[in-house]
Amino acid sequence: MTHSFATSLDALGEWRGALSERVDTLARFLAEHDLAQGAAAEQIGSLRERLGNEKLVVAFVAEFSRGKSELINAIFFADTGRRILPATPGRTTMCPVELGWSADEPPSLALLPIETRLEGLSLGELRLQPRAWRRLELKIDDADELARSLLEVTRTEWVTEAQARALGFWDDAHPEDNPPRDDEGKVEVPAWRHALINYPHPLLRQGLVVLDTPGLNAIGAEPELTLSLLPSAHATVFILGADTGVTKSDLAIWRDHLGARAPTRFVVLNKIDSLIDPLATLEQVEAQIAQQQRETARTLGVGLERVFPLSARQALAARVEGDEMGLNESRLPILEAALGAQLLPQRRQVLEQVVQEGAQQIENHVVRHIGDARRQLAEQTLELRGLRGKNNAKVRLMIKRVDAETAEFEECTTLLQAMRAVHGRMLKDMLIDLSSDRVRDEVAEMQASMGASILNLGARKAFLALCERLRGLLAAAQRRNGEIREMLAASFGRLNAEFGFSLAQNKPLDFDRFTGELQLIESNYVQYLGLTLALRLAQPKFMEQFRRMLISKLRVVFENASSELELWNKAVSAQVDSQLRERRKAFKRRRETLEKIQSAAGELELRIEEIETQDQRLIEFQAKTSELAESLREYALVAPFSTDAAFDKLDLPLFEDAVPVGDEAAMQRQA
Ligand SMILES: Nc1nc2c(ncn2[C@@H]2O[C@H](COP(=O)(O)OP(=O)(O)OP(=O)(O)O)[C@@H](O)[C@H]2O)c(=O)[nH]1
Ligand SMILES: [Mg+2]
Repeated sequence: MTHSFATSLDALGEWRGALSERVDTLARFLAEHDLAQGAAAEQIGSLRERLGNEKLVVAFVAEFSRGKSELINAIFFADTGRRILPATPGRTTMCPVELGWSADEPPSLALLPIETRLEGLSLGELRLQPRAWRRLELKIDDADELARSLLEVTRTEWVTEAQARALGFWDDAHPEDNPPRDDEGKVEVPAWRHALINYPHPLLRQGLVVLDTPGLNAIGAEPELTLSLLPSAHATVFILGADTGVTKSDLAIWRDHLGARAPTRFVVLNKIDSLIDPLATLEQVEAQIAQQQRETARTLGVGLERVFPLSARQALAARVEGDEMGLNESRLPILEAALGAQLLPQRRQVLEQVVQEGAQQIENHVVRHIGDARRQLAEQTLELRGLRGKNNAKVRLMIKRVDAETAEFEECTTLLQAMRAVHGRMLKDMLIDLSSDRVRDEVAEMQASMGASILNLGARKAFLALCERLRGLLAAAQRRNGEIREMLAASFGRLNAEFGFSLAQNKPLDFDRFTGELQLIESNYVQYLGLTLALRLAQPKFMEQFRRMLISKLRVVFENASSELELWNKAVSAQVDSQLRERRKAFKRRRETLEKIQSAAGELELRIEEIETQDQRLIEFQAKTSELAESLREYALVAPFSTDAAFDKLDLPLFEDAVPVGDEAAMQRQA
């Protein structure tokens, strides 16, 4: 079988599945031996979640009728034996269509009515409101029925000019872009604002999300597409028609939406089959394709190796018929190999890092926990050995000593309380600054200085000032985290020295990720404010939508920062609590042991033996934990494409020498 993007993504999915199994094994072992408490349990949960939820988004962008939907069909859905997404001449896909899989829902098509635009709610907010969507169940076993259901994404409505204007599809300043009118003066607009297809395709199950878009420069394009969906895609495939070349509107889309995102762009010169000419030789057609490829690369300002001439239609037909030669002639496999060569190593790297860090943290935690327990056992053994040959009076004395030590130890609670109070206060202050209310207030301040329109000259300045303030908040949070650590260091020092704790500092919080996300939002919005598109959407209603969209984007960043902060602090408290608990238990155990020894002869040796066995078991647990964590880390390091036996059988090219992201020359060699 020919190598395809689909099969290599499959291999990546298997690798991820195997990683999850190893995480499960580790988690099970820890749970069985009572080692998965507090921070360790949370770290396992977060590792599992990140492994399971990491998405890979591939977006297809172009002017209408260039073949986006056809290409998606050829790459992802040929195994159904037919064309699944509607692809016909003229405008077909009328709204953005997101294909993905969530096991929480049945296979379905969810459609967001276009009228929701009138309410000013952003797509992000509406995603959380199931009632806003029309939901159709999908019959996935019946390809014809499935294709029929998906026709819904092509639905349009006829509305009055006033309605079209309110929905953002009519602009008096640019009549050439306005949609057609019928005899009664009604205007054709899309019926849906967004469509979500929940479909258990093997690739979608593995976290792939495919985004099909309607012709983008169409007036009234969803701002969220420009501001959020496209910028966060891991790869964007821009499609041109070999029959049309690079037109003015193609160029406008490229400039407005893709121009700045170099490492993730792929340019497809589709429909090369239309260049076949009965009056020309194959060589002449070949030369013409090469010529078009060069021209396209030059016009768009990308490397020649980034332009992929192919025929989506031919590829789909060949795959459906199992025609290997036809598939090669379509040249689709070259694009798929390039997509795979770029995306899979990149994705593997992200997952690898998640696993490496997670496994290390879990192991550190468990090792520390076991270390504490062993230290206490050692103290106890020492004490018991000292009792050998001693009489009952001596034992009674020992019990008194334990009681005194216990009382002395309990004095640490004053210090602990003081530490917790200060810590809680500091944390609360930090969380207020990262709260949704704070974000909302900051955006309101921006809006006050902007006025009612996002178009006035001050808008850009006000927006940049907002970003500056928000960056300041994140920086302040990071600084305060440093202060918390200093405070804790002082308290931990005393607790360790005076009360026998062995508390260790956690790694400082790193907010770079959130600062980076903020930066991305900033550059996208700045670009958007400069778009002609924004001009057309500058009505008050869209201003409201813009504001809400901005708030919901920013809120995600700040909410994630808050939860990371909370997780960090929970880990601190969990460590203190668990050591406090263990210390108390140890005192209690010591007293009970002495009481038993007092009441029965022979008990002493028995207890010493018991403790030694316990210690031996802890040594074994620690070794086993390290072994499991190490196996997880090691597995995360191996390239899934070379070591997985099942994958080797598929006879696919190896990706061991993973291409660094953005290394175009190397990528070309590999492709
Ligand atoms: N000859 C030829 N036709 C193609 C090829 N790919 C797509 N088409 C045809 O071009 C037309 C448009 O294809 P679509 O996939 O609907 O294009 P799209 O980019 O999704 O268009 P919109 O959904 O309207 O934005 C359809 O009739 C396809 O069959 C190709 O490689 N060769
Ligand atoms: Mg389409």
